[in-house]
Amino acid sequence: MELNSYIKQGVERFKNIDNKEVIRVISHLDTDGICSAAILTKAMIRERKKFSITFINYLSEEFVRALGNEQHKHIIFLDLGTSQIKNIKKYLKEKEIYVLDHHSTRIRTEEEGVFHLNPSIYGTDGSKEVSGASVVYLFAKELNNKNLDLAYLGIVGAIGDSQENNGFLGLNNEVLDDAIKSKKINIEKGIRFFGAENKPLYKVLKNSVDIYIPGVTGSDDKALELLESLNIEAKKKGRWTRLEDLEEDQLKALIESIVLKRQSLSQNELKKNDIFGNKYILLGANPEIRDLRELSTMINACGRLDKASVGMGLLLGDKKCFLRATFTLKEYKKEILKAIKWIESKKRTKKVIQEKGYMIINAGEEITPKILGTITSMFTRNREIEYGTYLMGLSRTFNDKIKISFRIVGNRSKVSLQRLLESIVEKFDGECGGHHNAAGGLIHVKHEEKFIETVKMELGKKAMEEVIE
Ligand SMILES: [Mn+2]
Repeated sequence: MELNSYIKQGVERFKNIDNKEVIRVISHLDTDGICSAAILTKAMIRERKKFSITFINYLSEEFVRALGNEQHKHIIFLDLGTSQIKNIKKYLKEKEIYVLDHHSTRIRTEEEGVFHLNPSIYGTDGSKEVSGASVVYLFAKELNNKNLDLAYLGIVGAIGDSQENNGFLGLNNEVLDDAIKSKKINIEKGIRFFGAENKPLYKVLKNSVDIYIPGVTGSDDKALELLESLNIEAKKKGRWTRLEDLEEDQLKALIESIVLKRQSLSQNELKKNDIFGNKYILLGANPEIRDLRELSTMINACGRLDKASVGMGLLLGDKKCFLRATFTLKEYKKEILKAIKWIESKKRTKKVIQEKGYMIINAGEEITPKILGTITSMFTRNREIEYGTYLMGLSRTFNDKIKISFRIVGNRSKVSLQRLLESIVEKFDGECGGHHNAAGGLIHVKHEEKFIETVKMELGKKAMEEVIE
């Protein structure tokens, strides 16, 4: 069957659900999952359906099995479910199931018994061409034409899943067309600085991580120096200068200077994070979330700090949720700064092990597991660590487990990090998931010492092998 007719079939089934029944919705707690849930929520309200939503970080077999004991007859999985499709069929035989996901799968035919909507079954690349929220949007659009006004959320989800690369591909692009057609967003060509809408210019320069400015990113002083060298006042009449305050020639000088400083970066880096490009502007929104990339960051912070429903409320236009989400973003940034400071202070101790070829951050309870992945990922862009160095972050969870986050500097691993981590975690009866360049896992705390010894040995060996190559 073709994708569109398959969607039609699922939508017909969905429409027939009794409006008195409570539909159980399970969604992923990252930006894409929260956007997915926001789309479906709005769509269900429009159809007068009843529902209850739960956000989870990871869909385990136990979770699927437990759903079998609930009263709900209809269950919808968003931005997850594909990886557990076998267990869903096994434990939830009595239920009517909808899985709306985009994670890649080897399944190449439609499933029997469950509505499994995943464009990757139809040859779409789920990691680049369609977000989970875009999948949910396609479903919602078929359900009711009014839902065209939710297309922009598919785009926010795609940005959250790093599918924006100065433009979109495939199905995401079609969703983008709808978002523009429905007059929710505009594309502006401009400088793709983060925070440019509402932050002092020198802060914007200092915090410019994606558009990395060698010698400036990360330092307030250097950012102020750069402005001074261009005769741009950082502060004028008691007010911090913003990007929009610059005269045309000042802006030109600033950009020239940044482009010059960025010449030392690789071509690939320059292409991927071009200083100019598309900005997706949410029309009529508050300055803090006008740029969809910033909205996506705020939603991500909510998810990370266990406030996914606040993020969803914000997307549904709730003013209180907007204020709470703004606060949550601040908290999130504080947590991250605290974690980075802690790591800096523990360098060359047993807590932060740095050897040739690998680095292990054993944070214990100092870094919350919720931001461990974010922190470990930040080090993949750190230019002070040799390209290709394995990075492992470890942090204690509340239930005597250790969360593992595994990355590599430069994000281009020769071997699959997921497989490498799995081969180690296996020995300790742990869990593991992820993909080629990013993996995560869980082991019991009693294995801590032995696990770290094994990791040191295995990664040390890997680093040696690569030198010999
Ligand atoms: Mn996703």
